[in-house]
Amino acid sequence: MMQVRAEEDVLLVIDVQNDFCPGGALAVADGDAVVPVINRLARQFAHLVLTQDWHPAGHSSFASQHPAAAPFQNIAMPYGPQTLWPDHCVQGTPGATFHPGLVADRAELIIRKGFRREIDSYSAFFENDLTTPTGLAGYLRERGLERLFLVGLATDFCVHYSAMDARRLGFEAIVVDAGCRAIDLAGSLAAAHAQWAEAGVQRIADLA
Ligand code: VGL
Ligand code: ZN
Repeated sequence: MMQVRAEEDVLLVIDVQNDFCPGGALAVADGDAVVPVINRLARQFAHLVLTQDWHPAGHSSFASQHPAAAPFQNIAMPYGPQTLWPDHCVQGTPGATFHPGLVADRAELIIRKGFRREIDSYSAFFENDLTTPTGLAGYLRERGLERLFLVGLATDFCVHYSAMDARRLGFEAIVVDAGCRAIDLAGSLAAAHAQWAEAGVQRIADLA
């Protein structure tokens, strides 16, 4: 069983926002089921960091900005391939706020991402050009936080990209399955699991 270490472990809670929960603009099936799990896990950690998908209206990842395209289609952007999404997590809207059941008061940092109109950001560490940093790596290093437990939405997008970048940056990364739900577009969940195995992202069912 994995023991949480108060000094160097952090629970990284990815995008537990209304738009990713049932009834939201980009609802993940059963997405709100992560909330009680994450609240329970959070009590075991001394350090809690949240991310918040935070797009300006008219963000370039929105299918509505590409008249010839439809949501969930892939297109080529100047920085690389990009999936197009329904409009979601628009800054200041109810859909962009955290799920009301999420106990977030003890969060020490909230990283907002995807706030530049012309580029998306799945990862908590880098935008989708894979090079523009959010600042999270520096924050974690300065605070001596070396091991990340990841939970949230969606497993195969923002949790996945965050975990992969964490490994690339030399952090330990452990995804806690019970606290995640996936979108699963065209095999994206299985592809994520395969990449985790290659990159040394650990995967555990739960933290009892
Ligand atoms: C996410 C698609 C678009 C996520 C965010 O949080 O996984 N997915 N924006
Ligand atoms: Zn988004």
